[in-house]
Amino acid sequence: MAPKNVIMETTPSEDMLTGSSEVEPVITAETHAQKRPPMKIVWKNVVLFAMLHLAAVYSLVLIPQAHLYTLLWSAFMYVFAALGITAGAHRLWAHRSYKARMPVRILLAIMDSTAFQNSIFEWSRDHRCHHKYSETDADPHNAKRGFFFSHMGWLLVKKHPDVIAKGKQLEMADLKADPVVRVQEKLYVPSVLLFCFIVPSMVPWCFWGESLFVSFYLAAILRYCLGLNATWLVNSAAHMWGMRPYDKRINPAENMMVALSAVGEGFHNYHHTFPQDYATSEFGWKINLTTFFIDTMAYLGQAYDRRKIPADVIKARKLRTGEGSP
Ligand code: ST9
Ligand code: ZN
Ligand code: ZN
Repeated sequence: MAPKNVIMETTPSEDMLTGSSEVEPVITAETHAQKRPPMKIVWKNVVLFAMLHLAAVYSLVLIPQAHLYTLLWSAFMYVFAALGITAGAHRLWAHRSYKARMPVRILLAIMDSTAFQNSIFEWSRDHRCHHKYSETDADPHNAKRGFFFSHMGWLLVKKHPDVIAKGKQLEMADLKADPVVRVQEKLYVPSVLLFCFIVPSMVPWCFWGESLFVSFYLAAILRYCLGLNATWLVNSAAHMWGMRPYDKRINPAENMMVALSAVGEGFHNYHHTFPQDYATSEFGWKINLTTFFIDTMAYLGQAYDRRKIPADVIKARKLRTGEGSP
């Protein structure tokens, strides 16, 4: 017997680890909105994120007076931190789409702390919720709640109780068993202070005599703020705008602007259809620096067991559920 307000129409959802299709009953967005508890704003986060964004805007005026090397260093730090999220927290730890040897795992954990987007464990748990309960109240950044909520609003309010309840049921034993994940969790605050703020600011000052003020604003603040927004665009823009060649029934879409700024994570219709694919795209290195990075690590013998969806499976899926399919 179907519970009240539950539509027995089905939506496909993919398990991020097995890739198996499940069929779950869905509740309408209207019903969800009605039974949602009132949002509780976390004012500390509102103030901190407002300050970060104001400081990032101010840092733009410092660009003309910065040393060329400082600008190049800031760009390098952007990519360094971004890969910590994409190749590390996302494709390695949240999805287990490939395996990496200890030196690469340590490097990726440092890169992840440079990005300061919560510990690997917390990031991966939220991301597993996002895939398993996509666009329901158990999805931490449920895109059905609008652009702002899925972009950054979800970090400014208490989580919906469904996120925590469903998240506690997720399988997380693999991450608990990884010593690199455990140590990063334990040392998270000092590692963020060191790798997100101190090292990026000190290098230009020590090596080419940049003012500490300028290097802090450009290589730490502006770089961090841009990295956050590029990441958040995957949850907002890439859940709204773009083509859906693999599964037209879901909102995640192929968004090339997001792929560019998120070093390869904008092929979001593909990624939600085939979450176990280490490349998160059908097209290899095209607008996908992260896949190039993982392949380079594999070439050096430091990454292995890269999981890839066969071309004939992709083609069959496109014909069955992609845009243009019956
Ligand atoms: C940031 C993260 O920006 C961005 C992630 C984006 C993900 C994007 C994914 C897209 C695909 C990949 C593309 C990558 C592209 C990268 C491009 C790079 C250029 N399950 O959290 P609390 C428990 S972070 C199970 O306080 P509240 C929790 O353990 C920015 N349990 O919830 C705790 O339990 P206990 C920097 C869960 O109070 C309890 O619940 N960080 C789950 O509602 C309370 O946890 C910040 O700004 C779960 N899923 O507060 C920090 N979740 O008590 C922001 C929680 O037993 N966060 N639990 O310990 C916060 O301040 C708070 O979390 C909050 C919610 C205010 C948002
Ligand atoms: Zn994912
Ligand atoms: Zn998504």
